Amino acid sequence: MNISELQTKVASLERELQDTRDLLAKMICSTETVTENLARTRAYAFNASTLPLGEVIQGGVDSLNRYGFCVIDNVIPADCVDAIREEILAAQSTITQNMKCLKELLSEEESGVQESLEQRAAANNVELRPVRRVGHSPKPPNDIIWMPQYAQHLANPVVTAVARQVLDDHLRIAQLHTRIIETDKPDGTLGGFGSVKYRGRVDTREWHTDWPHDLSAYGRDNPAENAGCIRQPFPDIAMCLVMIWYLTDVDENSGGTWVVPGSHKDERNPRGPSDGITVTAPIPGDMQITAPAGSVYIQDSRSWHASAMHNSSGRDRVAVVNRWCPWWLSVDDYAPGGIYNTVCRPLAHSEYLALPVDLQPLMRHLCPDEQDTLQQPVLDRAKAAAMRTHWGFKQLEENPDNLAQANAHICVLFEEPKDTRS
Ligand SMILES: O=C(O)CCC(=O)C(=O)O
Ligand SMILES: [Fe+2]
Repeated sequence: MNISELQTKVASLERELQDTRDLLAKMICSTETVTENLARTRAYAFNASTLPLGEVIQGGVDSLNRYGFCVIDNVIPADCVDAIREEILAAQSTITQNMKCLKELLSEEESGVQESLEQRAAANNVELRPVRRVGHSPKPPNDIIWMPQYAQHLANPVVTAVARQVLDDHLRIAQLHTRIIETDKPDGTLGGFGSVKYRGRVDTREWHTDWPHDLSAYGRDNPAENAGCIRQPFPDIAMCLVMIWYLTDVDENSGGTWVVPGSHKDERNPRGPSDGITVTAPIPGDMQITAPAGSVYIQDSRSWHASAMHNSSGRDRVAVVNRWCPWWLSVDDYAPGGIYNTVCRPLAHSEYLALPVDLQPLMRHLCPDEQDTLQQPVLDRAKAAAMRTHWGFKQLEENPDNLAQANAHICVLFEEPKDTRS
């Protein structure tokens, strides 16, 4: 076959592949059996307390690639879960109270107070911390300072190994916050996520994807609060892993996260202005995660997902959310007024030093007193590349006449413009 015939064959195979994918997607959507099986078998879940670690890690990574998410069961040992859940609930009230007082201080600024925000915060026991970027406002501290028991588990070796395989070797935890989904109250207030007026229905959703794939970017068109969002269609690369640490059992009635398997690879987005999706309606093939307390749901930030807007279990769902990203993703640069968002909430030096040693590298970027240099595996890669470069120049010095053919085995494919194909 000549080049032109091969190009024609590639084009026709590509068309056939796309047609087959479309057909498959239609069949999956119309029967929904694939999702039903996945929800029933929990093929996305791997038990950290019973399976060999390598199997859990590889299973988690494969599931993230295939479905856009996985669950690592029993990361927090069962005998620690109750105490950590109580710690998270206590932290939640401290954080809410701190934020309420901070809002009051900020509203005083409109009436022209003289002292700085930092001075008034100190006088009123409001916790604020300087951020790394000079000239940007201080922020409330990272929630982790109120969760010392939970912090002992956050850098769990299985969880970090999964994240390293998917993202890169140098990781940063860019956001961390609690996520409580209340249950129905005796006074008739319905449980579920979000505004009380929207809660309670099993057939309601609040579909979205997460930063840096959150299309409304926290701040919409407000330049002081927009944290940035990747342009659609999203490049096919995982840029952020969202981890939801469940401290209560979750299922269809108790706040299991909604997700559409495979949606991380779909070019449309629930909030996409031209994508024809209704964010509040079910999507064919959607499902809820089920997991025992102590498990971690990990998803690609591109996955279409939603907090449950109903929780009739009689128990509040308690969880901590964190967003992990590779060193190369820009964090905290673009929302100088975003004092309420959870992006890169800072740590004082003493708070950073009090973190477990294996957690410190993941949060070092949050402490302005620490130099956040690249971690060893990234340095090792650079060293290997520099040595390979050096070797090439050595060939030039020692065997210059061999170079003409030295790369003859390297063939780079490129696409001809479509109109030159026959
Ligand atoms: O509450 C959940 O299950 C989902 C949380 C979520 O979507 C988020 O924090 O981005
Ligand atoms: Fe989310």
